[in-house]
Amino acid sequence: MTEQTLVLIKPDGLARRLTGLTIDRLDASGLQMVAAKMVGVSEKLAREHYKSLSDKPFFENLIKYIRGEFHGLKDHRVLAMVYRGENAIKKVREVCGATNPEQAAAGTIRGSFGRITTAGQFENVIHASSDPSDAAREVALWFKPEEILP
Ligand code: IDP
Ligand code: MG
Repeated sequence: MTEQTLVLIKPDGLARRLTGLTIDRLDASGLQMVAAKMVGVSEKLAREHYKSLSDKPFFENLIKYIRGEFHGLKDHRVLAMVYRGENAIKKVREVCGATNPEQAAAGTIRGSFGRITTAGQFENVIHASSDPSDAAREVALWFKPEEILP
């Protein structure tokens, strides 16, 4: 089934100059990039994006992380993209690897580039939608319909 999925290169990915390497891994998946833009992540957008995690102990740090507050990105930037293709949601998740960078398989984006800081923060470089309902919600949250190629 043809699917769309939201990908974000998180502030650690941008700050550590991993943008090109990350997109290269996604390119190799054979999926098509159909939208891309730099976004200044407002507090409201961050909280809406991660609202299903609002009861987690790491939630407030996660909001700081996605807004670039740990990486000196004063404009709160991330790179937001939409990928489309056959089984795009699962394929991108596989390229990303596990949430915890220490558990992410070698050769995945998170396995290659992610880390856990001494403060315990997961820095896993990339966000990717986890299932069809998340993907639909997240693509609509980050992009206007006219920003996505038909
Ligand atoms: P995902 O990004 O692989 O979909 P989620 O469970 O949706 O993982 O969590 C969203 C983000 O929250 C993760 O990518 C990571 O940045 C952060 N996170 C998840 N679990 C933990 C944790 O146990 N400690 C610290 N940060 C976490
Ligand atoms: Mg998730």
